[in-house]
Amino acid sequence: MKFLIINGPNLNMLGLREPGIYGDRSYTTLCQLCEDWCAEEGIECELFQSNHEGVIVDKIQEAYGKVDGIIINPAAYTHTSVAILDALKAVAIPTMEVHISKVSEREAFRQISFVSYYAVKTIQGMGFEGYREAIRALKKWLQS
Ligand code: CA2
Repeated sequence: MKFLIINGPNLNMLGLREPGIYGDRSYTTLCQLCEDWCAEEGIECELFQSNHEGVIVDKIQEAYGKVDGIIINPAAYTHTSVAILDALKAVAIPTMEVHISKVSEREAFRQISFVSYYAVKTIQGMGFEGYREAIRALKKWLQS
C-alpha cells in the first residue's frame, strides 16, 4: 500500500510562527513522524509540500494509478480551491483531509472546505497526531 501525503502553502514554515495554533515543531519533524507512522503500518509513503495551487494539482494528477491513498492538508487552499477538489475527483484516489488546528472553531472563512466535498473524512484539531490518525483511518478504510 502506498500513500501520498500532501501539505499546502506555508506548512513548510511550521514551528517558526504561531506556535499557539500550530505547535512548535518543524515541517521536517512532521515529515519524519509521517514516515515513521507509515512504516509502523507497513505503508510506503511519499511526502510533498508546495506553496502553489497548480503544482499541487499536477502532483495529484501524477498520482493517478500510482498510489492507493492521499492524505492532504491543503492549508489555505482548503477554503478556496475548486481546482484541488476537481483534481482529487478526477483521479478518484481515496483521500483523507487533515488540519492541525481546529478549523471549525476559528474564523468564519476557515469553516468552508472544498476538499471535504470529496474526502472520506476530515480530521482536525489533533496537531501533528492528526496525520497519524489519518494514516490509520485511511488504511482501515481501504481494507474494509
Ligand atoms: O490547521 C491547519 O492545518 C490549516 O490547514 C493550516 C493553514 C490554514 O490556512 C488552514 O485554515 C488550517 C495554514 C498553514 C500555515 O502554517 C503556518 C506555519 C507557520 C507559521 C504560520 C502559519
